[in-house]
Amino acid sequence: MGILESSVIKGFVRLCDDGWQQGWHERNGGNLTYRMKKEEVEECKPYFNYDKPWVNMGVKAENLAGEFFMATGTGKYFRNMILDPEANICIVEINEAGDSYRIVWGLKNGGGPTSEFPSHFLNHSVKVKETDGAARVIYHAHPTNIIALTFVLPLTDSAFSKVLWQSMTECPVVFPKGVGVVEWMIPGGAEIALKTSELMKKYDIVVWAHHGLFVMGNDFDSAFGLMHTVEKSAEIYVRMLSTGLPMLQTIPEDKLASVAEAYGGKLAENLL
Ligand code: 2HA
Ligand code: ZN
Repeated sequence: MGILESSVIKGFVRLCDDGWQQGWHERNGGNLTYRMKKEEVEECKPYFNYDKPWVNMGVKAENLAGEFFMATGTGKYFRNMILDPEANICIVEINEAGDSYRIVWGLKNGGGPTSEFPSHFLNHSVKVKETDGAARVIYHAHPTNIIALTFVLPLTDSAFSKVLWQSMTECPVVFPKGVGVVEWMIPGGAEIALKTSELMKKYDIVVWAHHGLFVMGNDFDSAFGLMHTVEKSAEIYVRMLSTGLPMLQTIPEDKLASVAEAYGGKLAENLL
């Protein structure tokens, strides 16, 4: 069996293709990283080589030392992932200091992991700590409707959480902690990485104004599902606004917490 037959690579590529099919990944938009399980690393190891140099990331996370991550390549198109995974994604190993990576598989025609890798890395570090190692996936996409809302809603955690919770009944159940919002910033830099990782201490979802969405999941299904749910709710709200008709009713604000509770969740009521 080749490495491309492993379920971890198939799962990674499937998420990329699903995101592309949804229209969230124009050109090289978006990026995905996955912290591999020990048994997945063992399965893929026969295909690794260790000739590539270590690359310092400019950020450091000791709790990720020695981990292996799968990552989309910088400048690569989600549209192409399914055609040739080995040219568009890579597996990187993190060094013992937790401040550098080296490519051990993939990107066969050259290149490096996503330009947002330092950002993903810091967020993995925060989430690994917070979830006791359960968190594995960080996914960034450019979904149309959530981006559209960043032009018309106040850029606050509370404004976005409330609108998204109220636009679709599932939302208080799926993301009871709400969503964080980062004002417009230059992508790929340390500033957006730090700001996002601060918010990720509280949330699993961060909106990047006029840019897109950043989510965390324990597995591919939950990360994709979170992106999909938030974007679906944003789409409903945008469509409702675009009818031009007055809103006659919505989900009552004082019932949002009970929806979450009915399914064992606790709504962040401070955001209401
Ligand atoms: O990978 O989406 O934010 C391209 C981007 C940068
Ligand atoms: Zn982006």
